[in-house]
Amino acid sequence: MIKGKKVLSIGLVVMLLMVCLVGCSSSQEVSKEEAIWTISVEGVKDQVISFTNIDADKIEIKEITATMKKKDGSQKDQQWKGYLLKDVLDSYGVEEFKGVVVEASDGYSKELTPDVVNSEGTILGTIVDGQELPDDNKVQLVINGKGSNWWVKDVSKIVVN
Ligand SMILES: Nc1nc2c(c(=O)[nH]1)N[C@H]1C(S)=C(S)[C@@H](COP(=O)(O)O)O[C@H]1N2
Ligand SMILES: [Mo]
Repeated sequence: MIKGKKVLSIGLVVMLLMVCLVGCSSSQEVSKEEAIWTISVEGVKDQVISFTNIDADKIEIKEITATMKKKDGSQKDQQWKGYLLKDVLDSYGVEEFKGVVVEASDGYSKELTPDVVNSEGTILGTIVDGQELPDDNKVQLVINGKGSNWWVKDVSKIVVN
């Protein structure tokens, strides 16, 4: 009777351990695979590419001081962290293009010329003044020195022309 109980409790412990191990490993896998944000990239290969924060982890994060020109003529300086647009395109082997359209979830878009795309002041920003961007705008186009209308919020698509 006592022996039976012991076997039973050992069995229970083993089962709990197994459940824990399986549970832990699968939840780790999920957090590794789950994308926080996704930007579709068109015009590079035949199919649409999904560029996510997981892909971005493989690109060097850059920090720049960016100046935004406001409508009233004033300027605003911010510390931005993100990925150079040209580094993102480089990671997909993009070399030549006539322009790059950056589009937002609300349909707002801007077409950038090659010189703007290749600038060290043009990034897909994710952190501003030390703060991660909010959930409704995880990635924002930052173009140092350009007007606020160029700073496309909640980027969802990049089209290479
Ligand atoms: N996704 C998206 N981004 C956008 C816009 C927009 O309508 N949608 N408007 C642009 C314009 S015209 C301006 S002036 C600024 C406004 O930014 P603010 O709301 O932070 O002042 O966002 C720019 N980025
Ligand atoms: Mo605007």
